Amino acid sequence: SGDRPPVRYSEPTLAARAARVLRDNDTGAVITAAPKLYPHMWSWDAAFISIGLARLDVRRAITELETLFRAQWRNGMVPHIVFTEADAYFPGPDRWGTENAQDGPSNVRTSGICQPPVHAIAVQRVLEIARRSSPNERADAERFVRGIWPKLYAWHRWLVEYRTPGSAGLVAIVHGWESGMDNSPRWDVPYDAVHPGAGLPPYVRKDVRVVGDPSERPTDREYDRYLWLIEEMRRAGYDQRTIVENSSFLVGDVFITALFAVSCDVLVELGKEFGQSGEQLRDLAEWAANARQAVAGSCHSVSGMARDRDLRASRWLDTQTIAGFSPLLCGGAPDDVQLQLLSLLDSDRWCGHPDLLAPVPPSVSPMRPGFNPRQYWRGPQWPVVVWLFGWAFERRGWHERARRMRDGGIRLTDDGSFGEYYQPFTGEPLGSTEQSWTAAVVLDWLC
Ligand code: 2M8
Repeated sequence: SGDRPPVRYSEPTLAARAARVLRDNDTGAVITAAPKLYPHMWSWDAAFISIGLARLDVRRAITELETLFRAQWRNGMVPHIVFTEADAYFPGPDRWGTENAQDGPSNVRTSGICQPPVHAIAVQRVLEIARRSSPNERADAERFVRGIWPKLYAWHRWLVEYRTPGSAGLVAIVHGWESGMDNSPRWDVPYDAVHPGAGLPPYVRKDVRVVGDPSERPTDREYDRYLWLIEEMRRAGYDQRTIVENSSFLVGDVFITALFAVSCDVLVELGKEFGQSGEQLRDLAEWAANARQAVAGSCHSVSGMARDRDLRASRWLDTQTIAGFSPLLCGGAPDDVQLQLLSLLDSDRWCGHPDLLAPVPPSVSPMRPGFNPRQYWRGPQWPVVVWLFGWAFERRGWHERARRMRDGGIRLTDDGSFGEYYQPFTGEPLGSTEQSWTAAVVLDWLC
């Protein structure tokens, strides 16, 4: 049914188009996550964007990460949105109302939650790219790494101090938006226990006006819950301890935990090279080990898939999604479990499904009930997730697997529209087009 532009761009033309998307989305101060749908800076988008930018201009990439970290909260949290002046997105800064939060930054308006900790990965990538370009860029990048390392450490420490409650050791989220996979079926059960109160102030969604087909976006029922959780946090003055204690949503996120483990490893590597304190390096190594163990400990005894944990209801969430493959990102699962996950990933339930346009993992298996090929995090393929798996596979020495992610990712995106996500069978771009992080990962694949 879908319409994918019939054209397939050659790699050089695709790279040129990707570069143009990043330049066009540059407001001067920030690269917006997408020109119409997301006219602000998002935390994990900015990390991926900086990787793509480094291919064009290392200094511009550094500025992007520095801008994000200037919005870091005093307690260490890196906020999920740094707002520009644009008015086209809801919920904007007034609805978040973080200006009175004790730990919030001065000078800049932000949301009051976080997103996956992929920033150390981006910093290391920018450094690698800079070292292969010019001596000046190399010097700039090295200066930048020294400056940002303590901020990255503070961000990771915040995740441990405030967000590792409960015995499972998983990093917890207090809002589905923190996972980055907003309406993934991973969160359906915990969201069922979120009951928007009568005190929920009225609101008007703006996203469904931008995206032509509202069925590609979350439902209104879901939005009520998203907004209710913000209301709870606002009432708690964005005090983390109060939120973690009381919010009606608290879930150990296995995908974030895996990314945290590997990001801690990366920070240790950078820290050793740049002479950071032994005590902090020991902290990071310990956090990585604990996170890895938590990921391995979440694996289902039959399927092998890693699971999130509902910390309010004290139960594992068995919904199978792309996040079930988290142990492949960070390692640490027993060999038999890892083999089981790899063969599942290759099977016709995932990348080997015969009807996929590109053999890369969708957000939910096409064989699962509830799979929806067009709806956001409930089925489509996301180039940025493909990049993450490819990056992790390369790091783990699985070069052939990494190459398959790259080639599949290029196949998915070679229509040149830089969709936010893609219908897995037709390759139709969905959600936003000219999405910055899609352009960024394509640039990284192609350069
Ligand atoms: C999506 O999330 C925002 C809320 O944060 C939204 O739907 O309004 C997600 O895909 C998220 O992972 C991403 O960072 C953001 C911007 O691309 O959009």
